[in-house]
Amino acid sequence: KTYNVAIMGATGAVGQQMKEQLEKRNFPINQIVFLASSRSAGQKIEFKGETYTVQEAKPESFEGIDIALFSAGGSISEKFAPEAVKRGAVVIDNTSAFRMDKEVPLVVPEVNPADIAQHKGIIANPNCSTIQMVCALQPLKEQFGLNKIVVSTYQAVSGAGINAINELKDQAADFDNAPNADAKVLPVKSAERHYPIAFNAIPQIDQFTENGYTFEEMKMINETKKIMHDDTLSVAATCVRLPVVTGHSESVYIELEAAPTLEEVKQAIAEAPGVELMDDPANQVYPMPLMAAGLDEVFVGRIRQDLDNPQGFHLWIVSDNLIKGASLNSVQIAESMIEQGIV
Ligand code: A2P
Ligand code: 11C
Repeated sequence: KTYNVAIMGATGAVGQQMKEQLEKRNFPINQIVFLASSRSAGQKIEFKGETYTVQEAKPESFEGIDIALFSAGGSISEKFAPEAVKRGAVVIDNTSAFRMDKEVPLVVPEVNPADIAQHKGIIANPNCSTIQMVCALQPLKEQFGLNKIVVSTYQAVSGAGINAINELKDQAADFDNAPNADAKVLPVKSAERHYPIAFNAIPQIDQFTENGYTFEEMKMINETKKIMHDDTLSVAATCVRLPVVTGHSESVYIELEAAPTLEEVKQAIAEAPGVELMDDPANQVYPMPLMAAGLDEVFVGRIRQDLDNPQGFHLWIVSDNLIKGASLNSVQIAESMIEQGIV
């Protein structure tokens, strides 16, 4: 069987990667439609040797569509996802619009594929920094029990879209002017103040919530509990933007219920689906965003047992935020739906 697929936000940083993933994984496509705003309607996109024209998204664009991959921002999802569902499509939404909705499964196929079956038309794709963390931690949770996570992130600008990538490139060309560089996009476009990202580290991703954590931090906290089905899991996050183009890194401290050996923890990581152990300090082998960019896997290294707590472990987790963190995970959700006979 083949499917009619739409990409909503096809010209964006994630939308372009969604197209690549569908091509690379030879997704069973009958027809494909590329949607964006009126600004880029008419642009040409190559897909499997054929040229397609980007269309302005309208409610009727979803007529006859089986699977719609959305990544055009939360407000666009709120407006168009119900229209797509009304017309019979299943929406796999990469924005935060519906993630915490009780009716909407929030899915990482390596962790909670069975949740997909509960969908009522919309399936949410988690935040990129959440996805790579839960992929690495799920096998540890299953084998040793997981009580607590403390994570600090080192996130790439591509998470904030193409405009943020361009802002970093422009600023990076002018080292001498770094503190006064022109900044309009980061830390978040809608904020009152903007700061240069080149040669800098910004401890703000998205706006602040009332409790002093940012929305990005609260996403990591709430989404992790939902995906792992554990409201009692203790999660704290500090999210930081770095002048990296692609690839989010995370320093993660966890406390397990059991006290496994370091070797047992490494073994569990090595066997986890979608995860690659890259941990050989004697030979300076550890993951970095420059090597992870463009690859599918979640890479884990620098694994150490805490020096004071035998149930505590430290890990360094790196993955391409546009691939496993967004486009690949969305396409894997679609593949899992097909495998489970849900679409
Ligand atoms: P467009 O190229 O027309 O602006 P990014 O996160 O990389 O900035 O990409 C955002 C994506 O969302 C782009 O594909 C963008 O299309 C799309 N988009 C933004 N606003 C709308 C809208 N009102 N309707 C449809 N797509 C939109
Ligand atoms: C970032 N994680 O790196 C964000 C981007 O909720 O899907 C993804 C935001 C989201 O800026």
